[in-house]
Amino acid sequence: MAPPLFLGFDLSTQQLKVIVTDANLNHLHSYHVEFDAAYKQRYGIHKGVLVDDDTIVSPVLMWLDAVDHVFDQMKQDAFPFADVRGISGSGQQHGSIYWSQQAEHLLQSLDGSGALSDQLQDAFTFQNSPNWQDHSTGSELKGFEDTVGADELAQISGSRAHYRFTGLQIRKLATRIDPERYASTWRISLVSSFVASVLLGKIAPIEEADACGMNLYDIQKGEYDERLLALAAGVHPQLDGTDPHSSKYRDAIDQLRLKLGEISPISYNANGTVSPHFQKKYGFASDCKVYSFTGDNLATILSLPLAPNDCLISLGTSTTVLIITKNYNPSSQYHLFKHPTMPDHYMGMLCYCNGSLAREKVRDEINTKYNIDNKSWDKFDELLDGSTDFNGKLGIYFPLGEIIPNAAAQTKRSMLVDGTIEDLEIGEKWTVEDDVSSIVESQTLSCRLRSGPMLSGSGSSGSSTTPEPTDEARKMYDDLIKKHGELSTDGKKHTFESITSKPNRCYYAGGASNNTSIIKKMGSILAPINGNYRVEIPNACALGGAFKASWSYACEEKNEWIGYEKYINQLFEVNDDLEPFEVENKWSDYLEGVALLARMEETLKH
Ligand code: XUL
Repeated sequence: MAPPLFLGFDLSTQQLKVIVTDANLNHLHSYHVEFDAAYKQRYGIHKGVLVDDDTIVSPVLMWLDAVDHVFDQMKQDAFPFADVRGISGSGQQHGSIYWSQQAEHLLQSLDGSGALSDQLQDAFTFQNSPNWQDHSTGSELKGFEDTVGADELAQISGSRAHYRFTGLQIRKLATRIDPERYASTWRISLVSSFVASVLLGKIAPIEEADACGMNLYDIQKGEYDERLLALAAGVHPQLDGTDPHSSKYRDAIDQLRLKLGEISPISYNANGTVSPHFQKKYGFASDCKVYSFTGDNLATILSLPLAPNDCLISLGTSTTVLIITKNYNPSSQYHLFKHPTMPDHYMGMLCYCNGSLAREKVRDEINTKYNIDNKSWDKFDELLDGSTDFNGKLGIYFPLGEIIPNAAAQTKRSMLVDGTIEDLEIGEKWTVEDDVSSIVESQTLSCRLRSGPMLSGSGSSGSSTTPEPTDEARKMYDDLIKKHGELSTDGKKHTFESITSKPNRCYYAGGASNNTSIIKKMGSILAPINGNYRVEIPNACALGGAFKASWSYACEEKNEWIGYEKYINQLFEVNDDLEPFEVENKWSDYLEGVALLARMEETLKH
């Protein structure tokens, strides 16, 4: 028998990608279709989406064309479909697909011929899927937060209300856009479970980790929250005036439960086998498994050997930090999802608006002062390399309004003088050069402050990485609190643990991770216990999907749970994609910076 192959899909905003791996996690091939290149004319999209003011959606039939397209590409390439043992993958998070009553029959009747978009054209009640960039649910957001409250929502569902979250998008369709079409909808899928459904020829259950992006799922109870279902279905007693004892209320909630279906808990079990349509058309084996698909950020963490307390920091236009944690410690300022392959773990996600653009603004000002070519990082890097310890000065640079902390666009520069904070402008006490270290420091310290509550205590759960607190750490913490008082971030009090816990390892990805000066500074402040690594992960979501498929297959073969961390660590080769780098540990020097940032944030404009 030929060695087994695995496919990892990634249905993102602008393309569909499929990666082929073997059982040793080798990346063998990839295939993809760019939506704008292939479908601009047919679907009228730009950058993969249709934009109408603040409504941003993607055509569902286009995604079906894309599935045909990549499989046809593979066929032309004489791809050995029969050797594929398992398929998994990821989809952009939060998006929802609305199946019609005919969908069940149409999915079952796919017969190995014709385009999917022709055969399934009547399978949807809404032709478009809300995209994660959509901002059209302002009134729904207000409704969710006014009735439940941001902190309580975060406590239940892992996140406060966000425009893009599925529950709000459902409420918009069910109450404002087309209640009848909503009522006639048979099932609702997330983008991840939609792709799995197409491959299975039947509706795949929503996967539990991706379900955490809906504002509907009670993560700790492992079930839908009835209050949140009532909001999404438009029958909330307070907001919609529906009597909670009426049949209207009960029916609407029961109907939405049926539309969403069961959530499949984190597991390695297959959802089923690839449907006869794909077997006939491309030659897949009849026992080729389809494993649950997950969200794209969730698949990203599966592409690397990430252990509890590891942080993956993606330095793009925005900064995104993904953290593996055993703690369910939600906050209205970040997101918590269940980990897609480690059942008693979570993935924390911090999304900052002000990343590269804010740093580039400072770089430009420096270059103007020194009369240097505008795009050069040389002077910025030289100044950053020359700054070592925390010097009592810190700036907050938000050219755009910020999510974490929730604040208006602004710049603030402050200095600690004998425990009191003095606000400064550029002048005698603060030069443009100070902005260089200051912006990298404050961006990193914000991440250190927010990751603390997720990291604290994780080490006691069997991970060997978090050492017992030392007397020295206790003393440093006590001194800090004596000087600054109790510290809070995002309305929550910090503890000894949240201030002193360190990450296990930090991985840096994305455009700015190529700047060694920036990541060295970040590494020196975050001071992970087991090192800093630069990583290149251009295919992370699809690769994570393929790894999920091969891990699931290995577990099924053995009929036992193989720890994902163990599985991936055995097979993952530290190669050019994973580049360790050394930093000087400045963790204690920046403890004072942690306090200054927490105090400065309390005075930001909203
Ligand atoms: C995450 C989010 C985006 C999409 C991108 O909450 O909205 O990262 O998942 O596809």
